[in-house]
Amino acid sequence: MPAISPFVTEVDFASGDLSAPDYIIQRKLSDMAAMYADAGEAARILAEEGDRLIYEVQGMELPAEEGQIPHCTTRILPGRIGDEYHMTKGHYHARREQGEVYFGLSGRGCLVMQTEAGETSVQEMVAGSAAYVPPYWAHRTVNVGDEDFVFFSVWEARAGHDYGTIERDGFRKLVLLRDGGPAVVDNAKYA
Ligand code: S6P
Ligand code: ZN
Repeated sequence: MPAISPFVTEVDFASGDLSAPDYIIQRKLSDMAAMYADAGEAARILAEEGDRLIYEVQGMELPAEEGQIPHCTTRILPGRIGDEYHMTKGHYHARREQGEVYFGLSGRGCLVMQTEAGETSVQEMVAGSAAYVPPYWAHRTVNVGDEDFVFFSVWEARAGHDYGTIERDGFRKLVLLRDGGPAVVDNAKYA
């Protein structure tokens, strides 16, 4: 017997707020300071300016079983740590063969992706962009604008999240402020 009844969630495109989220996750600089290229600047901000909210996720919880389709919004606040734009932690799916779809709701961002075989892809996203993260591609989003960057994500319930690989190795590509705008550069520290 199906355990889940149909439901509708209202989504505010500007804020990413859901009408009745099952969960809200907030990621602050202190949760991910080591992920930024300029670790010294991250430490200075924490010591002198205090912690800051980098992004917030609001989602609908569904059982981690075949056929369930969890979905959520992500709002990344504008800003930088040194030259590096605010971003999500990023992850591979624990089950690498599971892909995902992102849909841009407001603001301007980049979707940074890579495979363990060494391929990389950085795609621009704006309101209305439907971005496909294929199976086997790690994914991180970056706010390269002056306003919140908000998008909607849809994935398969058994995908799971592998954060450890990215925490250990990082991404091959970084999105940094160069000449007044965002530029994709090689990560010299990539493990
Ligand atoms: C889930 C999907 C997104 C992210 C969210 C936050 O598979 O890719 O909903 O969870 O954008 O990013 P992260 O890297 O902290 O999970
Ligand atoms: Zn994902």
